[in-house]
Amino acid sequence: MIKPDGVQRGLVGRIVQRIEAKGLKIVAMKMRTLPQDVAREHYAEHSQKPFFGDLVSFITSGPSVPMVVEGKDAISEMRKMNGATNPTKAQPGTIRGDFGLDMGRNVIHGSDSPESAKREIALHFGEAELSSYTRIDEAWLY
Ligand code: RTP
Ligand code: MG
Repeated sequence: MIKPDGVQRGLVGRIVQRIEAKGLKIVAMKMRTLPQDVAREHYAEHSQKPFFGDLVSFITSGPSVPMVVEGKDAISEMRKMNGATNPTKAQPGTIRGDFGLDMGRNVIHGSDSPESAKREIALHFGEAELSSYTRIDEAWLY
């Protein structure tokens, strides 16, 4: 999910381009300002952390772009492309490493396990919003 800073800085196209170029398949995508309850649920694992309030107010501060991404090792490959949580620690070539400087404004979120992906997809999309299609390059990717 591209966070509000990524949207407001006009980074959506460049991020989507990286995901597509990698060979991962975007099967759902929308623009949405997260309601408070969805944001709190999205980051439920951090509800006891001192930064939870700031995190929720930031993530609800403007539109985000949630996506569902499929492909080989999609979760770990997306997190690798996203880079370290703190953009000043993230390697160049990663989204956070190339586009960010601040921990709280780190451009993109990625699910961290199949369980959290499943939970987060259900938070942002209905079944009917997930598309099924074949990428023209699938035979060459795999
Ligand atoms: P995300 O969930 O957003 O993909 O990021 P992540 O897995 O790399 O990091 P996570 O530990 O899940 O933290 C969620 C988001 O909370 C903010 N954060 N702030 N001030 C702090 O110490 C702190 N720690 C985390 C970051 O914006 C992080 O992306
Ligand atoms: Mg996380």
